[in-house]
Amino acid sequence: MSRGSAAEAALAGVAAGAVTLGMAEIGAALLTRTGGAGATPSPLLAVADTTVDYSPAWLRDLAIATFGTADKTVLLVGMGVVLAVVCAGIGRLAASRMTTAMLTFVVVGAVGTMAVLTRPGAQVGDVVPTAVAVVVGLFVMNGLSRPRPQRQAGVEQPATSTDRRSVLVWGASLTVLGTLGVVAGRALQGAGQVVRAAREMFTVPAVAEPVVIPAQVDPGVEGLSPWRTPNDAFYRIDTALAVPQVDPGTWRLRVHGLVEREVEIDFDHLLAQELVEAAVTLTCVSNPVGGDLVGNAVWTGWPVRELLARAEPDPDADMVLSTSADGWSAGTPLNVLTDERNALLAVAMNGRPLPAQHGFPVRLVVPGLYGYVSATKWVTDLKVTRFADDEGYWSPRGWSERGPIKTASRIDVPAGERVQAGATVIAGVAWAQHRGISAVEVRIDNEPWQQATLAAEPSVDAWRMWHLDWEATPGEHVIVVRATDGSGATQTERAMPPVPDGATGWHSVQVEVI
Ligand SMILES: Nc1nc2c(c(=O)[nH]1)N[C@H]1C(S)=C(S)[C@@H](COP(=O)(O)O)O[C@H]1N2
Ligand SMILES: [Mo]
Repeated sequence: MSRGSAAEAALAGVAAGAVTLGMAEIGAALLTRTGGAGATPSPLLAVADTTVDYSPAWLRDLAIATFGTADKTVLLVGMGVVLAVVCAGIGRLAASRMTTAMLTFVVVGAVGTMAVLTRPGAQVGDVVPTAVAVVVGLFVMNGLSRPRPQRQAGVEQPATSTDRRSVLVWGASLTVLGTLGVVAGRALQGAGQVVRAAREMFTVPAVAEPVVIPAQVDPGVEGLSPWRTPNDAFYRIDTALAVPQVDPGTWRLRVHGLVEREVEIDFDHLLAQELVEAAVTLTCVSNPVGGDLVGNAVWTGWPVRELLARAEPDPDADMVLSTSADGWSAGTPLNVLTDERNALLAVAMNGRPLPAQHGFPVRLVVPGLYGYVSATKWVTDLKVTRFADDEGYWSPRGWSERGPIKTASRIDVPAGERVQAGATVIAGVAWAQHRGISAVEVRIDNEPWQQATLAAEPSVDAWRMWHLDWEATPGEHVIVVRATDGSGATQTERAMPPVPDGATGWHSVQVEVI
């Protein structure tokens, strides 16, 4: 069987290595955690860091003296050259001993994987990009090293020049692709580091009237959602594959369209305004009845109405199309952004800088509207326009152009299917942002509706906790909940799916009391 010339064999190894590294680095960029210790899932960086850690002081000093701040780049490039030579060698080996070559390739991959795993703060999942990439690399090497032998009447023919050319073309293309992957992955990760540093430097400005949360917001029932959802437990919904990395140093927000004058602000300007705090519960239109795509936080930000007032919208405008750094958009009724409610350009969530995945450095938070028509994260552009002329991202994709949040209630406790007989408690949350919750009723089996006890409601824009004591008797029971909003309207029983403008129906749970 012909395996082509030595150069071809070497190229197969190099292509396999390049594809592996490219995939691993892009995977690492997608996986890069945005908070915390900042351990890196990048095998290239992990090996470089480990090398630096274990190299003698004189070598480190020499490197810094010789290359200055470029020392890390030199190290990375040097590692790339060494890897290319090693992979070329593995490719040559593959021509005669495929199994040994593949094992060697795996060993090299394992070195990268080990380096990733042993970095401070590493998590087991960090090895996934590298491990997957090594497997793909093995396939590439195997494919390129064995141009399919042509069989004629059971006799293997030497590879033709067509095979050889296609090996060269494939090898070269994959090498280029892999290298581009490494460059792109590194660039993405670099942007992430800049933003992470900026986020850590940012101190949330104090506000004149901080939100005061009375203890009575929370009835303290075990298993009931906390009134304030912790940032790291907050649901996340967006179309972004990798979390957009927006540097507050270069962030700008432009207001334009049907306005008297265009306005553009930067991050420092935004922070210099009189910021306010507001408790607002966000809800996703996709949340099914009883679902958890809902969370409550105290947001710090600048009322967007004040920015819009500077631009002076035209009287015939009725919508603001907000667009994010990654091109997503939401169409929000203009009047909702200019009335007295706390529609904010938020910079902080529960007293912390916005987490990157929740829109750092600036996002919109609008009480009363589903996220898809209002809550633009990484917002950079506000176009004052008309519903007749523009549409947000989801509207042409089957979702309604308007998205006011529907009154909803959810049973959190009991969550399991089995409950001990005797005195117990039923508890949950209810929300009707900007209208408030005036009553929650619970029905057990076919008994009459009972009024649940409502916890304190410091803001009509936030959800409200409720609970009801229950003497549970043995047997199967069905518990149903329904809420009435501040306007006196009770949730409809009619069960409708989330599409096109939010689910309706009563949440119920079935429990077995033993
Ligand atoms: N840039 C951007 N912003 C976005 C989205 C998005 O896809 N891209 N999704 C929206 C939707 S559908 C919801 S429900 C909320 C969710 O916000 P969260 O991820 O902070 O909970 O963000 C909104 N803002
Ligand atoms: Mo959503």
